[in-house]
Formats: sequence, structure tokens, C-alpha cells
Amino acid sequence: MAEGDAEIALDALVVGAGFAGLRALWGLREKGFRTRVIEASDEIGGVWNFNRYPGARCDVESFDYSYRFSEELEQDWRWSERYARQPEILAYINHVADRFDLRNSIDLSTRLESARYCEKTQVWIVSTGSEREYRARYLILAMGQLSRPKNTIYPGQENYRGRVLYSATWPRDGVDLSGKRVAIIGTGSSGVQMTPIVAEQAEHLSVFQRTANYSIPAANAPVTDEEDAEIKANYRQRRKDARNSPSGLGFIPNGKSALDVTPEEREREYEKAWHKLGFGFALTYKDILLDLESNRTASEFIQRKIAAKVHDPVLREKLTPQGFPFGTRRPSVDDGFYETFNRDNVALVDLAETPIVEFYSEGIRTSAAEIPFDVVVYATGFDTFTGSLLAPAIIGRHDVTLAEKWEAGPVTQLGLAVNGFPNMFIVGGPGSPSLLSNVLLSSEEQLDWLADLLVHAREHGIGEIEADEAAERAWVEHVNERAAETLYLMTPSYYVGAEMPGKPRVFMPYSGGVRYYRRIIENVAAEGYSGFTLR
Ligand code: NA7
Repeated sequence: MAEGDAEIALDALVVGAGFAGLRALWGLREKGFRTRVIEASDEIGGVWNFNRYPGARCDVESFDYSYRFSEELEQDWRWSERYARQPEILAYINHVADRFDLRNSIDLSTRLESARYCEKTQVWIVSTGSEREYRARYLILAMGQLSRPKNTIYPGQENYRGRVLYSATWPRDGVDLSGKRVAIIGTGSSGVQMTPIVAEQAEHLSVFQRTANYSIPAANAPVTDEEDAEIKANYRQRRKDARNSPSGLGFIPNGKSALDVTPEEREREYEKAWHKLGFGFALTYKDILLDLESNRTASEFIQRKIAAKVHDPVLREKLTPQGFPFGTRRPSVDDGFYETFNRDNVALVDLAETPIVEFYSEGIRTSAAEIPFDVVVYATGFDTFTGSLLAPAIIGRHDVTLAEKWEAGPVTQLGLAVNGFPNMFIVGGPGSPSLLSNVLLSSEEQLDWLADLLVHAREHGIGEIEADEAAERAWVEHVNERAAETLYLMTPSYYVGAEMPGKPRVFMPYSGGVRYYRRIIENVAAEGYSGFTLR
């Protein structure tokens, strides 16, 4: 295919060159499908390309947050820390792209603007704003769940003379914060990770907190040669355990209820988990996210732990999460977040008490004070799950757009496909384990399944694969039933679409766990792809 071709004919067009998109490319190319990836950025890496803020790192362990498809890659790559920092993860992604010769199938600086399904030819016609058009039998959306930043703007921002930054679009060449008065707005994972690092660099830091969330110590550490060798010697088993766990993390959760043990034993177990498990703390007992009473034991343990880290009693009160069960908002994993508030150069602005009124020329005016800043950093999160999918115009049968179809909230068959949008597949889409799991592992599960489906279609001369409406309805019902077994619905969070005003309140991910999900999709395949019409 020559550069500048007006039309590129493909078997599959993958949108997004992050972890999922590269894995889709590798897998489909292996099976002999002519595949290309388009990526809006001029670099690969997805969220790991954009989120370059100080302190950015993964809160799933590196050995689990890595591809499982190549044992050689697994053995050769040497992670330096238990939880890898963003530059190391981006280096890994680039290594994979080079090692498996993926780059020549990726078109960078190419943003999906619109995709229209042609019913007559059963292909997707994709426009990217350039001269080139892509025509592909299959459209695979690997655009990420946390990739459309909210770009929050407070009134008066246009009058502010300092610098405004967003954690999710951090400048590539870094930002020198030394000697600066800095504001961070938002205390999700991004704000929590950034806070201790910025506090060390800046002259003064104010953290604007809307909701105090639960955060667990990362228990990060360098990976020693012994650990590296031990994990690599048993890597297959670790992957197997991860695949058979509910969350896709590389350890087996405790099968007991938190209420089945004595308070002393529970305290001991929580103490152990607190120092070791990071995000996996939620799995110390099997019912922490299912039973309010069990959850209370975990929530109270964490509240006590947080309180013990903060010296000032007023700050302690403000930083301690209250009023919602642990884990029902995505908890953070931190490296000294709470301790940072013991520093003289760090202040907390509690937005529940003193909300932001507006920006003024020198900084931020709250209901209580004018606070001057040189730099304001928004770490206010994303239009999660659906933001990236609904930004382009995706037009299915009868001219119906995905945005129209999902007006009342996303509906999918298995989180993978949508009725009315034949030959289109979503990786980590709403209705799949995605952000309730090790998202890299659950994406690989879906992509292996999808590659088999496309091979099946090729072998049987099938031109069109479409999710059935009834199956889609049944799946949405199942997703809701599983969610109703959990505590997630008790709390407004991005799991239920509460992060954006006006967004439909629908439970977005699949809470049944990666193992159960795999069984379901394997059964669907074994039944000749029940719930799909193959034409
Ligand atoms: P998150 O987790 O969505 O956190 C966003 C934070 O920003 C959260 O504390 C929000 O408070 C706060 N927020 C959002 N909008 C505002 C406004 N307008 N004003 C003040 N504060 C606001 O995003 P992150 O980038 O931190 O992390 C994303 C994911 O990355 C995370 O879940 C992990 O999967 C890794 P709220 O809680 O809504 O009151």
C-alpha cells in the first residue's frame, strides 16, 4: 500500500494504539488478517502516552500489567519496580511495537472522525480528516476507558495569568514546578499520585479535594533479581491464577467472608494486606464489595490507618473518607499521599466547605479566600467508559449513530458488540470487566476470543457479524443483576456514570469477574456464537 493512497482496503481497522490496539494488531496479523491501526496522537501508548504527570504509575503490579501472549517477551523484559512508572510502561509498549514489528501497520496522527457502515458491501468506511479513507470489513474500537479527559473549566479561567495544566495531557518535555505555588484540583488516582512529588518540587502546594477517597499504600519496591527470577520461573502459573481470579490480579483472593473470622484474625489479615496488596486489599475477603457489614470492617480499618498518618486533627477529619463503602469508588493506591499533608508547604482546600467560585487573574477564588497560584493542575478525571466511543460519529444501520443508540446509556452484547452496528467490536467496552479488572488481561481475553470469531467467519464465508437485539437486552439485564449483588450501586461514581453531569446513570462495567466472563464468552463461542447473527 503506497503512502497517500486515497483508499485503504483492510480486513480490520483498529482504532487506538494503546495496549489493547497493539494487541489487536498483533493477534489479527498472526491470523493473517490485513490489519491497520489508526492513532490520533503522534506516538503510540494510549493513556501511557498522555498521562505523563509527575508520579504517574500503574496500580496493578507490573508482572500482571503486561502482555501474556509471548513467553519470550515475558522472560526478556525486566521490570524495575513492582508498580511501574509511566516512562517504563511507555518504554515497554514501544519495545513491544519494535520487537513484533508493529509500527509499519500503525498510522499515527490519524484521528477517527467518522465511521459509517455500508450495508450493501458489509464494510466500514472510515474518515480521519485526511485525504485517506479506510474501508475495512471489521472496525475494532480500542480507544480506552479513561482516554477522554473532562477538560474541566471554572468560570473566569480566561482571566488567569498563570499556567493551567491537565494531568491527562501533561506536556511531554515536563514542567519545572520548583519555586512555584501550585494547585492540584482532584484527588482521584492522578491527584493522589501527583501530590507527594509536586509537594517536594513546589514552593507551596494546595490540594483541592471534593471527595475524600480511600487509598491504600502501594507497597512499591524495586524488583530484586531474586524476585524477578522467581516470578519468571513460575510465570505461566501466575498468568493462570490471574485468569482464574475475579479481578485478573496475579493472586488468589481469600475465599472467606470478613464476618466468618474473629475480629483479631480480621485485623491481622487486613494488616498483612495493607502492607502488601495495594489495590488487591479489596480482595482480602471475598465479600468486601458484596456485603455492607463486611465492607464496614474494611472501611473502618482504612479510616483508622489514614487517621494515624495525618497529624493535624482537622486535616485528619477532612482526609478520612466517610459516607460511602470502601471500593465503591475506584480506590487509589498511593505512595505517601496522606503523609504529604504533614508538610509545612502543603494545604488542603475542602471543596465541600469552601467551593471554588472562579479563577481571578492571580489564582483561584473560593467562597472563603483568594489564593494566588503560578500553576493550576486539573486532575479531574475523564468521561469514563463511553467518552472516547461517543466522540466520533459512528453510524450503523439505518443511519443510526452510536450516540443515538446509547442515548439512555450503553447497551452491548458481552461488552463487545452492538446490535445495529455489524462487524464492529469494542475492546474493554461498557458491559465488560474492563475497569473492574486488570484491564490489560481482560482485553487480551476479549481479543483472543474475537480473533477466533473472525477466523470462524472467514472459514465459513461469513460477511457480517451482528449482535442480536434480544441477546443484547439479556446481557444488559445480566450486567445489572450482577451489579445489584454488589455495593457499587450505593455510591455515585464513574462506574455508574456519575462523573459527568447529564450522563445516563447506568452501571458501566461487568462486575461478575474475569473468570466468569471468560466462561460466558467461551460458551457463546462453543454454541456457534449464540446471541450473534452470522450472515
Ligand atoms: P478520577 O478517579 O475520576 O478522579 C477525578 C478527581 O477529580 C476526583 O477526586 C473528583 O472528585 C475530582 N473532580 C472531578 N471534577 C471536579 C471538579 N469540577 N472540581 C473539583 N474536583 C473535581 O480521575 P483520575 O485521573 O484521578 O484517575 C483515573 C483513573 O486512573 C483511576 O480511576 C484509575 O483507574 C487510574 P469526586 O470524587 O468526583 O468528587
